[in-house]
Amino acid sequence: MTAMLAFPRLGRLNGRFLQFVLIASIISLGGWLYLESFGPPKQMHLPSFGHKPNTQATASPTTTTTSVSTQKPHPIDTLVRDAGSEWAAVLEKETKDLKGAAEAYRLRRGRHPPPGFDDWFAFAQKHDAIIIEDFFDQIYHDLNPFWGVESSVIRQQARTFEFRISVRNGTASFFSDDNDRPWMRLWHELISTIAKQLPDVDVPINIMDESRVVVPWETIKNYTDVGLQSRRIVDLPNVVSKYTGLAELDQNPGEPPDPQWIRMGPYWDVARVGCPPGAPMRETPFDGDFSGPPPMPTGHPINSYEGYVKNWTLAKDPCIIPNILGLHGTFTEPISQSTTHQFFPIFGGSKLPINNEILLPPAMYWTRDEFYSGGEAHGPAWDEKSDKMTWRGAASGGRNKAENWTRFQRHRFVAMVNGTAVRLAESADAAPNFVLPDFKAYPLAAAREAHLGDWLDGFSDAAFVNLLCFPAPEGDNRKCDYTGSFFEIKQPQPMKEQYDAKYLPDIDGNSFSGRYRGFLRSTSLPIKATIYSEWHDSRLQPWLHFVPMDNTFIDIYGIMEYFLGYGDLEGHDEVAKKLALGGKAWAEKVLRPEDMEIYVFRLLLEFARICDDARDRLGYVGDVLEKG
Ligand SMILES: *C1O[C@H](CO)[C@@H](O)[C@H](O)[C@H]1NC(C)=O
Ligand SMILES: *[C@@H]1O[C@H](CO)[C@@H](O)[C@H](O)[C@H]1NC(C)=O
Ligand SMILES: *[C@@H]1O[C@H](CO)[C@@H](O)[C@H](O)[C@H]1NC(C)=O
Ligand SMILES: *[C@@H]1O[C@H](CO)[C@@H](O)[C@H](O)[C@H]1NC(C)=O
Ligand SMILES: *[C@@H]1O[C@H](CO)[C@@H](O)[C@H](O)[C@H]1NC(C)=O
Repeated sequence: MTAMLAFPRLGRLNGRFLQFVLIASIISLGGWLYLESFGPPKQMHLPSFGHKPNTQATASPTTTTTSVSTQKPHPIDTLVRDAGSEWAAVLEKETKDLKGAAEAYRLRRGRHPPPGFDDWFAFAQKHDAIIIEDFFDQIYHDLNPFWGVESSVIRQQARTFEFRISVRNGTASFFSDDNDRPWMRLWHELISTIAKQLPDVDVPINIMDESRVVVPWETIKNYTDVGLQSRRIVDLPNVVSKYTGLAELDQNPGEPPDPQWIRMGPYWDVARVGCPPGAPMRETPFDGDFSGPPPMPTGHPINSYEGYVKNWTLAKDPCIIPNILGLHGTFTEPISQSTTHQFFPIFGGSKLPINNEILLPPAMYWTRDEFYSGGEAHGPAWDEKSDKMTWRGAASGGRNKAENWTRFQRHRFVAMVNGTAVRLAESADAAPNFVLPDFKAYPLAAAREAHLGDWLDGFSDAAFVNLLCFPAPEGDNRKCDYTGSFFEIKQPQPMKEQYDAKYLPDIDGNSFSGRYRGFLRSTSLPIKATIYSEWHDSRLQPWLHFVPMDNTFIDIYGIMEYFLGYGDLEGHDEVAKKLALGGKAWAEKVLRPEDMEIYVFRLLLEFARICDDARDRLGYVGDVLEKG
């Protein structure tokens, strides 16, 4: 298997060399022997398989010789079409009145809605929100396991955590240390907008960028199972409609939780217990081998549709991404690590799917600071934009060092779309931190002509503004001794200038990328890869509101060829425009500050209920009572 896939790839990468071989009439075996003995360094012969054989790369030689001129639709055409019909089915579920919303709630959640649901609905309706129960799925994903923990334990931990926002008698206040904590202030501001209608509740806050809690998968499963067993639609006479409140707890709050933070690495081994048994991440111990390029598959990623992301949930899940250890700075070396295996409530703006934080909309999305939000300038009309792909950012993703920078996602992306770096990779058959796709799996027109690098030169403009290396050299600390020869440092470009380009890739930094909401609201098209979960995930449909990309970025060339075309091969500018503007219009409907308030309102009603001893009987039943 290994050899079969490696050979054609090698031949393609050495197009020019192969021509020479053919002209010299050294056919087949002789040619390979020649390549084997005098060809490129050994490691590049099997770059896609790294030190662990990857049986999941599904480059199938039989499906790939088809030329682009056949009738078969491009896989992206199919994905875009399916996305439209899948989404239409979700939109059908929109509820227009309180009764419909409460019914949708009971159907999907298996309980009565929490008390205050009527106020929540009125609030959402007043703000013209699109109310679809699925849009709140993340809340239940995050909170369900807490139904398996005693309410008194949860509320005590929440009440005593050092960093928290507390709502009492309709007023929110925050508790912090002496440092300026901008995220705390922003979240406090957000919660204050709805505090008047909230029950008493304590919201413990993660003040770090990184997510903090990874409880072993088995434990969470147990808690979740207990919670599922407690689900029922309580008979009306037994329903309680008023929260108990926290006055008693305030009298005697007790000691703060001691989650026993794990501060020493490797993070990989701390984190993988969150994956289910059998998942590649769970079963792969940390090996610290960072030699050679990353062990990334060069064929179609698993779970893809002919090489392109089909199921966004699966594409984002590090547990099942082969070799994710070598592909993301989060696992290589996070900037800071303070993680616990103990389950306790803490709220934050983003997390890995294996983390057990409770998600809030990120403070960066709430702020009006233009640096993050991109401001209210959303870019010129589509037809006035350039056919370019622009990315600017710092070389973040973790603490990159000489020994391990080749595993960082931003470094990989910036190199993979750099024409010079790609030409070098093609001629040397090696690159320090990426491998090129198997061009049988991705039959790119530019690659057939050995023009991939030149083609990239024509549209790609991705660069670092700071190499953030460790240790940073004296003098200009944006520079770097070990990555300086691979990356040029360019000036930062404000987001609104980036919007002059049609295509905006978005790559994780130390955690999620805070510019994503700005990109979605722009008139350009975001191309997104991430392993992080956010509050809005169930509101956005891949291939309809944005373009999803695999975390290896192996599909970026195919994505760009689909949109831009190459030579005689027509592009799909109209599709790009439709996704960009459709995504923008949608973001203006469901990612507004009001939508964040509505989400947090619902979230805190639920959290207050989970913290209440009467939680199994607490519910809103006004709609049913009126009927009866
Ligand atoms: C990255 O390099 C640092 C410094 O050598 C090392 O401590 C760390 O373990 C490396 N990360 C990985 C994943 O090897
Ligand atoms: C909230 O109101 C109750 C009753 O009106 C009062 O007893 C309590 O002290 C108030 N709590 C705070 C924190 O203001
Ligand atoms: C999960 O629950 C089962 C059955 O109650 C128990 O045997 C098992 O030890 C629990 N596992 C964990 C990790 O809590
Ligand atoms: C994506 O995969 C997950 C896990 O297999 C599945 O539950 C979900 O329904 C899939 N989503 C779509 C849109 O197919
Ligand atoms: C592109 O790659 C070349 C060769 O590695 C490098 O010298 C150059 O600085 C890179 N350009 C950018 C924008 O990073």
